[in-house]
Amino acid sequence: MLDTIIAQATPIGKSGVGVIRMSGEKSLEIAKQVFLCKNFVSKPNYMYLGKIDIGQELSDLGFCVYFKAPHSYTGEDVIEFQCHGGMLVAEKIINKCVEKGARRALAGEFSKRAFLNGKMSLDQAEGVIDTINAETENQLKASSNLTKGNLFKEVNKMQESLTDVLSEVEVNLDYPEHDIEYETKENILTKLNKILIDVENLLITSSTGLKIKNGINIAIVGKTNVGKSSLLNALLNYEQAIVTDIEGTTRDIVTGSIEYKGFIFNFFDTAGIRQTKDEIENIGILKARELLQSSDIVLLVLDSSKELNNQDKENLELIKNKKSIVVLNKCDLPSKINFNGDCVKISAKQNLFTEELKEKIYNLSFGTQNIANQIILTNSRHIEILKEVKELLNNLQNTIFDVPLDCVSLDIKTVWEKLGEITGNTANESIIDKIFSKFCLGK
Ligand SMILES: Nc1nc2c(ncn2[C@@H]2O[C@H](COP(=O)(O)OP(=O)(O)OP(=O)(O)O)[C@@H](O)[C@H]2O)c(=O)[nH]1
Ligand SMILES: [Mg+2]
Repeated sequence: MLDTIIAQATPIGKSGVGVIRMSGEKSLEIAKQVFLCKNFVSKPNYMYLGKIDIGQELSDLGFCVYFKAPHSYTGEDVIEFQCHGGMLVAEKIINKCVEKGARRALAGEFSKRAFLNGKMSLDQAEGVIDTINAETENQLKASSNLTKGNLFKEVNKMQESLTDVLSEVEVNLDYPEHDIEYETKENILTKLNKILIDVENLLITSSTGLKIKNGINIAIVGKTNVGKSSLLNALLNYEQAIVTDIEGTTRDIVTGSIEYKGFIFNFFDTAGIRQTKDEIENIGILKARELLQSSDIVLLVLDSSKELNNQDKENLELIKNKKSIVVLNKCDLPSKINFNGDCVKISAKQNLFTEELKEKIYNLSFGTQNIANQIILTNSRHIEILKEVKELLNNLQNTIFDVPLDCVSLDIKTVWEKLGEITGNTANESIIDKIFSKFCLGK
């Protein structure tokens, strides 16, 4: 029997209301000793108003709800107190319950119990963490897809198909005549191929998924004084980077992020690229070159009030094989630039046309994708497992005609088990512990 755990579910600090959650067999018994309410008849799912004993003859007026197992978040008997928010009241109620036999919960312990009691799969639990951590609308959409069990259903469907294939193999193991074996293997191959396509279709979504989770990294590069730092500030709408008319002002990388249309865009302002003997500036330029290579998108800034010089031309060469946008800055000044390629004209200083630039960056990153109800893989654990599944299936397809059926059967079981690591039906204890340790206290 698991012991009874307790923790504050709301953040610790001053607030209107604080919620305390207690889960386990002794919850109701402890609540009856701590919650003083004449009518507290322990009817589940009803909210009772009463005094909560906080010790030293003090009490707090609050609510208590009883969720009877298995109809609760954890699947166990759960009590929730709503008390006044603040640093002390909740702590005193928790102390009182600990005195009566509860134990302070570890981070994620309620959700771990929910998983162990079959209330949610491992990927759904990961959706819960993502929902708590979501900062953009698309992160929320992706996490809600997980908590709704959409990935769980998809993985289950694949596992069911594998079970079908497996039963076909098992039947034919008893009839090892060559003809039947060949036919069986052909059949298996067709079915495995369908599963492989499903796996690949899921994996395709991971590039968008990781962008949803981590944002798009955009390097702002160009020669000195073209207005890179001014552009960063205009995009962020606050003065993050130092702007002066002295060439070589920026040396370190200056960063800032915005949310646009539900996605995070991380901007990196860099040192202006030029020939210089300044040691510190050269380190900055090296960093700029590295960032140019590693970022998802490059904004190459040119000064439209001047003619292109050799440095600009060199920089244009640098971005040739990158996803990039040429930005002609200082469009508030008379144009002298001799550049005819695709570009966006802006004035960073006067914040003109920066919205158009954002739209262009967005389109370059996502095109016209709509991710509303689609499963999008955002979790690198799921992505890694599916990549392994893909490899196992590929190997199986390549070797199927060279190995006996009993080996094929073993290989199919391995794929089945690998898939089960996503939903948790074959995940080992250390993976489970690692996942739940990422939760916050009281969840
Ligand atoms: N007229 C006008 N001036 C601008 C514009 N954008 C930047 N400037 C000016 O250009 C000068 C250089 O701007 P910065 O943003 O510091 O340029 P930078 O590319 O970051 O320069 P480094 O850090 O030295 O590489 C400053 O005097 C800015 O005020 C613009 O759109 N129009
Ligand atoms: Mg700068």
